[in-house]
Amino acid sequence: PSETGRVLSIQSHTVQGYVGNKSAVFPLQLLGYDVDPINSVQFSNHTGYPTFKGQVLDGQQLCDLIEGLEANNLLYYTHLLTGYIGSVSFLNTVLQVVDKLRTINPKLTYVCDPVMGDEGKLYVPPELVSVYREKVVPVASMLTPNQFEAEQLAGFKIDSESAGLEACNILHAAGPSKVVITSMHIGDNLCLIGSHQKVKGQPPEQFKIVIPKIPAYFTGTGDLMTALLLGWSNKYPDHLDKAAELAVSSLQALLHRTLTDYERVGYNLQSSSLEIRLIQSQDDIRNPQVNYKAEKY
Ligand code: ATP
Ligand code: PLP
Ligand code: PXL
Repeated sequence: PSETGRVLSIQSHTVQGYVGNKSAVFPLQLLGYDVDPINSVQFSNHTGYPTFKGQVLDGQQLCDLIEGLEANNLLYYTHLLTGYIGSVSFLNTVLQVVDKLRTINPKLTYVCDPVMGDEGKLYVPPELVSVYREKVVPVASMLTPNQFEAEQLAGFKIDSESAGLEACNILHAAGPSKVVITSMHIGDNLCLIGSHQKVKGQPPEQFKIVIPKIPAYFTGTGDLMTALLLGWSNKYPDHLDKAAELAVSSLQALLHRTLTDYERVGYNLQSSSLEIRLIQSQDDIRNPQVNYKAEKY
């Protein structure tokens, strides 16, 4: 494995619970990365609860933080990580940050989770979709959409593994050399599809990992998944399949721990989404036992 790096992570902060930076920073630190979080919002809790309160960072405030770092020569990063972004103006500022970071480190890896929605529903303003498609995808190094987000970006319905693979091909042509569709619904299972185009214009190496569905809803798992994929794919840059096996295995161990902890106290698993047991799962993050294997196409 090669050296670890310095990650600038622009994501949500919640006081309580684990989404956004709260679910990405700790695991990346456990994997040995220096992580500098910029909190794009600070909310009391995630937005799936009946109410939430808090503040939203605007594009100018993001610029201020970047300027402060730049003025002290502190803008050298190996990785930029972004997740949920709530407005076009903030996303445009993130694009300026990508440019700026690349003037300082031309090799910067930009890992983008293009969070737009799930299960057929958008939860960002619809104007964001074309900005992701036209401006963000072309500058991303690694993209981690879910099935719905991959459909929005590729422009067609993804209702089979082969459609998922084709969407990866289209996304490679638009920019990123690594694409992971983090979850597709295939019958009773979830399926992760990974695709690494090692040489521009050449066919990518593609694989899938089948994951049995756990009968519960979790929040923050997408953010954790992208952080783990960043962490492991940087350690195994030519083996995205191995990186994905490690990430999926950590995450599934954590989800099963979360489930048994809630079951132990007699919680009704259907009543709302479960808060992940992130801290309690630190050994599974640092040292995952690979129980989920990639199958090459
Ligand atoms: P995002 O919206 O952040 O792009 P996403 O919608 O793929 O990502 P999730 O649906 O939370 O995010 O899934 C991320 C990962 O979490 C998946 O790869 C899957 O392995 C795992 N996961 C989430 N929910 C379940 C579940 N109920 N059973 C099994 N695995 C799950
Ligand atoms: N629901 C809402 C309202 C959201 O804003 C988000 C993420 O931004 C999610 C769900 C996604 O959660 P996850 O990353 O676990 O898919
Ligand atoms: O990706 C999850 C997420 C991120 N940020 C905020 C959220 C959520 C999920 O609900 O509420 C603010």
